[in-house]
Amino acid sequence: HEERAAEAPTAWAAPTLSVSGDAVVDMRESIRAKLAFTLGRTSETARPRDWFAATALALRERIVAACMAAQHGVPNKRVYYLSLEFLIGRLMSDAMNNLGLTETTRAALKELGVDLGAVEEAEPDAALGNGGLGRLAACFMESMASIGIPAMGYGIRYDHGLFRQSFEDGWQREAPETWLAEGNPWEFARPEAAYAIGFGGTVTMSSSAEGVIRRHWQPAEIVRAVAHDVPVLGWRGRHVNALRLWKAEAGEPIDLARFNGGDHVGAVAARMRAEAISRVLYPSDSSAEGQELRLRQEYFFTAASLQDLLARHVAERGDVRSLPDHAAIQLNDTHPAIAVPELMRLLIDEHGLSWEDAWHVTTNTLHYTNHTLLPEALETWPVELMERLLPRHMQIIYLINWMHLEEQSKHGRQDAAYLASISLIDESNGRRVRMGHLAFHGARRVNGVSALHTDLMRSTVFSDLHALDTDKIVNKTNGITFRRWFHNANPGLTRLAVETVGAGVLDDPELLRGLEAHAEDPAFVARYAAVRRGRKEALAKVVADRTGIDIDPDALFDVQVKRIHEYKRQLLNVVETVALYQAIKAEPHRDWTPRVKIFAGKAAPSYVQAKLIIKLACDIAKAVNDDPEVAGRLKVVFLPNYSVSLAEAIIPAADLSEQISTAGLEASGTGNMKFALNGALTVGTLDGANIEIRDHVGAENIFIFGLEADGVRARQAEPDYAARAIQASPRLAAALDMIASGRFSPEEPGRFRPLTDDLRRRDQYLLTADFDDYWRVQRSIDAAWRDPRGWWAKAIRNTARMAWFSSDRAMREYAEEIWRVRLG
Ligand code: GPQ
Repeated sequence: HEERAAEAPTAWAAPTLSVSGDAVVDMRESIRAKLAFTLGRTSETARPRDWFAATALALRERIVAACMAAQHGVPNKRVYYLSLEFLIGRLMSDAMNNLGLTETTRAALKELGVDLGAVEEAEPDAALGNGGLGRLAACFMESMASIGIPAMGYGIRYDHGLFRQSFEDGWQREAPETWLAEGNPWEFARPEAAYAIGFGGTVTMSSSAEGVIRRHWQPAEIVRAVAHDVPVLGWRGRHVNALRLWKAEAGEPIDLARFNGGDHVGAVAARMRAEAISRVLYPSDSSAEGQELRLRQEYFFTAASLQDLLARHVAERGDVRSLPDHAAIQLNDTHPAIAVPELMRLLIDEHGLSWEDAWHVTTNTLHYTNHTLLPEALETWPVELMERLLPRHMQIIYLINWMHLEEQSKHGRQDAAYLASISLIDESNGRRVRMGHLAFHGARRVNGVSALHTDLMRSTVFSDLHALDTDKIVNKTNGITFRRWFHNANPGLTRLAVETVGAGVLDDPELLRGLEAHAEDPAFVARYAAVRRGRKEALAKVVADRTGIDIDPDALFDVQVKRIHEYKRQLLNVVETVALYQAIKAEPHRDWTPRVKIFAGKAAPSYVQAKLIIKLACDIAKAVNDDPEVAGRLKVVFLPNYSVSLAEAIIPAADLSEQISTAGLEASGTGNMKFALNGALTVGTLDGANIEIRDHVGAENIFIFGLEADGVRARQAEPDYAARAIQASPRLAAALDMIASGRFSPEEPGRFRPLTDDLRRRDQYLLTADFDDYWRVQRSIDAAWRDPRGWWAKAIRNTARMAWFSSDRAMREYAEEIWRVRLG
């Protein structure tokens, strides 16, 4: 470990690095050997993708070595993080930096005539997630390994991650993503770790001589879940955990009888059906799809994970009854909520526990994180589908529910409306299982992801369940891993921080606080600004390469990057862009603050309104960027194919971070944290973690506007609130008229009427209510930008005060207050 420990701080501290010569030679030879003997390539014919694979394999070897060095026997308690999504991104710079081998690797590749940057660019993103929820899981995995929580992540090894987005004349087009096309050098296939997962079939009953009734599920279909492990390396290589991703395979690869009978397609039909489970990530974010394949995915990975962890527990401890002492299972949203009846089934039907003992084990092992209160995102499954696909589970759910409702009746709470509200079955539109209620009831702790969100959980969706046990809901505000979102994404700013407050800041982000003393020191400000300037120039190049649009690094970079969703209100930003365009054209000679509005983000392929918002932004971009009258003052860019690696390029280049969701609807947000840490100022509503960001950075260093959550509810109750707000705001009315008139879509004047009509008639997300205040705050931002000393002081104070938003902090809180697990 000596070489690593010595190098890690200096990787950021000094531009010329002393790296141990031996380590470079070792790494060089290691890469050369991987290229030749594992990949069968010569350095003459190797493409960047081959150099990437060879380098990754060389690093993987060192990760395994670190892992073996760190083995301390069986940990007392493990955390299991079950998530349908892990939005990882690239792993190479994570691995190099956490091992302290970035400069060693750079030097080794250089001796081979290869540029590290080009090799890094050849790594495909592992995009096994849609957005915030999946990225949070990835940050949590990295933090658990960094602070030494023995943990395993469980998910699905999708052949195809989140779709590739391109624009065809401003319309989103989706193409399959193919990250595994050339293999995955980070993973270890574990064909020996495989489990049988059943679907469908029937349940029979038997009773023993003692009169004990047992149920036997005979599934109609068996799918095999095969483990693939990706090592998750913590900071300084001290701990290594595993992310175990399940691949679906058929129980039998081929139906030989059918094949021999000449039905060559039918012979592999069952195999295709099985493999479909891990074929592709569902591309919907914060909305429930309700399709059978999705339920198959959810059960598949949950059942495999529970079997795997139970087998490990029994091997280590002998008795399943002690599971709660040695395992804490975190359900990332309701996607794995079927864990409640599945764990009950395994304990009762397979391990012979009584119902009471099984319920005790289950409700002391499982924990559930809720990530949204949006009604369209709360999963419910038709009872009919559950009975067909998972008949035994449906029996168990009925029994859990019966006992749950009986308990209330016993306490005299028998009114139908109350029982309907706490029931696990929603009887109001067809009969459906409420997965949120199921997870809530089966969990020991339930958490929200920001203070506001947790309060709203208690007072809205879960209020009746909350009243039954007021200790159950706890808050765990989200965090981000500083290794990826600060050290790796912004090495220039990290180096500046190290030189200013010391290398200890790499281990303890609280030391960032020391930057505050320099917020108005001209020498420091100049360096801080120079780092930003460098990143803005780099982003300008990316923008030019991918869109052909030239942007000026001197302009204010105003950035909104995230999934496209009406509640996130990209449309508010777009309408404000039109109003600004009109204002500049009306008074072209005023000294406008030059702005570049930068958008990026994917829309769910079936989300018509979101795709129309993208098209509108693209059409406006075309009109604005071609208009000489606003040149040098306003540009609009929509960068295609937003991803983790693109975020790493955009965030350090942002001056302004748009976090403008309708108050009460964004559970937390995590992009907001990444921007503020890197010194972008936030323009935002009092929603999700924005509130806590304001509390940390100080109200004078953030731009807050708009209605608060209770104001939103009050406004929604007013009749005609949208029409009246538009009438009261000539600026908003003019912007909407311009869009509705077809000014941006002359070839199809009515194209955007679905958007403008909706704003005039309904405006569910209160864009009209917040517009004037948003305009006001944006103009105050223009003024703030014209005072560079004031602006940079605010930016520096943001960076200095964001340490609390480290996911290390979040993981320590979970460890202490939810999992009750010791740090290694
Ligand atoms: N989130 Cl329910 C998602 O990214 N996808 C989802 O399906 C659901 C939630 C987000 C949520 O919108 C953000 O506010 C959070 O910051 C994020 O989860 C992580 O908690």
